Amino acid sequence: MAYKQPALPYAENALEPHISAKTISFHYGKHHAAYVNNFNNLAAGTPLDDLSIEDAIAQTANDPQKVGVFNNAAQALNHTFYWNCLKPNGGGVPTGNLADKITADFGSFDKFRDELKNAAATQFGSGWAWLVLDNGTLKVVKTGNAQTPLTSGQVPILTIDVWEHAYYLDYQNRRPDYVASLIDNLINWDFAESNFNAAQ
Ligand code: MN3
Repeated sequence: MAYKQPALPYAENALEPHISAKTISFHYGKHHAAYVNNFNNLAAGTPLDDLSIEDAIAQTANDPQKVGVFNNAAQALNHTFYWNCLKPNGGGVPTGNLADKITADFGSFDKFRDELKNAAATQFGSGWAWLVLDNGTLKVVKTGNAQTPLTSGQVPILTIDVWEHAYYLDYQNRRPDYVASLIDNLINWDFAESNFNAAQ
């Protein structure tokens, strides 16, 4: 059963001025769509076709024969997750259970914010920065290319796409500016909190 690219949860121009409609148009309409199509084409007619995309990712991770299908499946799911991590008029600080846990595990929201910014800025080349729940502890991690914390047994709470296609039209080489703008203006803390609560 083919994986269907979920609809973007907001209009393409909804994240302006922080992320332009042009960036979203290419990122969602071309990059993400291509990962979904490539995954479906590679899975078609194989046993992977009968699995959820999460199970397809788990089954192909670390298999040198399945690198292509893994990369496209993981990128398809990573992007769906990323869109939901953003919203117009987002950012600010979280509230509720997740806020308390961030303070407990990082010391303060500002320390968490610095760690997330640093991870996003220092991921060498293409990849992702994440807030994850790892054995009951919140951690900031980064992954290269299509890699996802799911294959390390970690629960993703939040992610930032740091592939150049996510920011180059708007910020050129200034990845730290994109990251800071995203954290302060676009993070959907309601979505992050729902991920955290579901993992309890
Ligand atoms: Mn991307």
